[in-house]
Amino acid sequence: MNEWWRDAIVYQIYPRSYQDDDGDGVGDLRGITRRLPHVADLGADCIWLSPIFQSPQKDMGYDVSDYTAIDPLFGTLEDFDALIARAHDLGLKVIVDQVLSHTSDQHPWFKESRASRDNPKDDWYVWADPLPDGSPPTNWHSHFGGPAWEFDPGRGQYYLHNFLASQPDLNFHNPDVVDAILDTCKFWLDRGLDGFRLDTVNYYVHDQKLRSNPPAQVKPQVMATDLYGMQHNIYNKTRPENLDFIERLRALTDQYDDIMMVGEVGEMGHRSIEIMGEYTEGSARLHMAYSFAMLGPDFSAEHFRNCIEGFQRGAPDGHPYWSFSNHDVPREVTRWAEHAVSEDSIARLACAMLLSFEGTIGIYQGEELGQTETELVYEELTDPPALRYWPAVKGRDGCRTPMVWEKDAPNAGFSTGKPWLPVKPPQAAKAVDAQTPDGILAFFKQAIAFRKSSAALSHGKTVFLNLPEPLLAFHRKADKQTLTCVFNLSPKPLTLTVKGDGKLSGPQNATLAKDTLTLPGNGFAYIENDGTLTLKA
Ligand code: TEU
Repeated sequence: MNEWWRDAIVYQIYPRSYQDDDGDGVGDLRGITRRLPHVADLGADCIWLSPIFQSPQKDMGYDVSDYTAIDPLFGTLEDFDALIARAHDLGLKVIVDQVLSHTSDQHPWFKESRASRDNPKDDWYVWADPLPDGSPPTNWHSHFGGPAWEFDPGRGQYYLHNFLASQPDLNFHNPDVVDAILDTCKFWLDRGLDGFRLDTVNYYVHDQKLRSNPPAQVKPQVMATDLYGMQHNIYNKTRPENLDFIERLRALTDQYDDIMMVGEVGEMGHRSIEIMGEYTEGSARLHMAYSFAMLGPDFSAEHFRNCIEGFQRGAPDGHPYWSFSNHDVPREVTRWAEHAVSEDSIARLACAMLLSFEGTIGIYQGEELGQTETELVYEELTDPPALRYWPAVKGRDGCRTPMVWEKDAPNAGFSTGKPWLPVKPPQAAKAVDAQTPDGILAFFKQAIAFRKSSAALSHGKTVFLNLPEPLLAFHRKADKQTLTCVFNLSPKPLTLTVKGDGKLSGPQNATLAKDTLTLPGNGFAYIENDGTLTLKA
């Protein structure tokens, strides 16, 4: 068994926005294949493709209407096979997004299920009668706002949708549904891909007794309405039986060589770290998981320490996947701007921090360019929650605008047509061909190469040092190497006293003279030492 994923760098590609080859304004598989050398050059080991399956694209592919067909928008099965072959030639693994918790309302399964109360698929989705007063069966909220139930006049019943009404939830209590889903996964495994990113991995199973969620008053959500955060979502997701399905899926993937599954735990805060642990502990569940804990606004040293230590405590044998950015949240250079000296300095700090964490590392396309969130006006938006709740909800389009390749080419080289989301000057300015030899892209390559060359960074254990905010510091310890990693999370310069012998190593922007370490605002340092080095603020 080759556990290649353990110290991998995974690069997320958002196919709609990577490279458009046929000029229709939407990215495609051939475009991605053409750009794969960029990913290999960066030093990544694996690509994760956001959904490419047939879909009405109401939620940009996270609403699948045929699990075994490529959406014509992106190309054909042959294009997909060619992409895998090219990736493998370049030494890159390929995983695809599997959106199994819900389908599109255009999926033939749902069309059949909604047609009557007594058809072979009548129980494939979560149907329930209205309460006597006609209201929905529970108080559950949709993550995209409003009730999680939609009334269907044909059946005279409600169906469950944790996201859009056009994304009905499958009924995982029905064994036929589970078998059908496993079959679709088998289809792709037989085609030679290397694994799955599992969308909303804790949402598969709902409470069969349909109990209402207790009310809560928690922090508003980052991307959608705060309505969702008004209740403890304990009956609509993260049910104990959810693990039964995950174990079935793992048993299937274990019949193939070297498959990896990374689950998206749809939850923020500390509870999300616990779930990551539960879902990855042992060898019968997921290989790894990520949550939204590090994808939010919190940029305190305490927060990062709590995430990493919390995971270690909860799942000593589990494996985390850490990332700062993806297609659902504002890009970190913008999200953490209040802590930055400059865009450049926060991009470097974030890169250095992320690549020093224990676990597998996820990078989102454009992050390697130090990309910022794109400012859009209402007329340019496409994301359903934004269209519905603007301006209270800005939505996710700002992190989904096209990848920028050539600064001065039309649409920065993304497309010869009109792109589905605009390319704006601040983003184009960071194009691949505009990167300088000592720019962010070069820095990412250097940081990735350094991580790979260092046993301590790629698989060493993490031991935190007790330093006050805004300092995050820990040792990474492998057999023969200790690397002490220090980060200044504030824009103000700081000086630390160093006890013990050590020397600076790898990318850094600090100075170590005698027993004093000087960090500029957003500064960072890796210090090689014998494991006894201490730091004092
Ligand atoms: O995201 C899931 C998601 O948005 C929620 O789980 C939420 O962010 C979380 O609960 C934070 O508390 C996935 C996809 O990444 C997203 O693009 C899709 O829109 C969504 O699922 C529906 O498929």
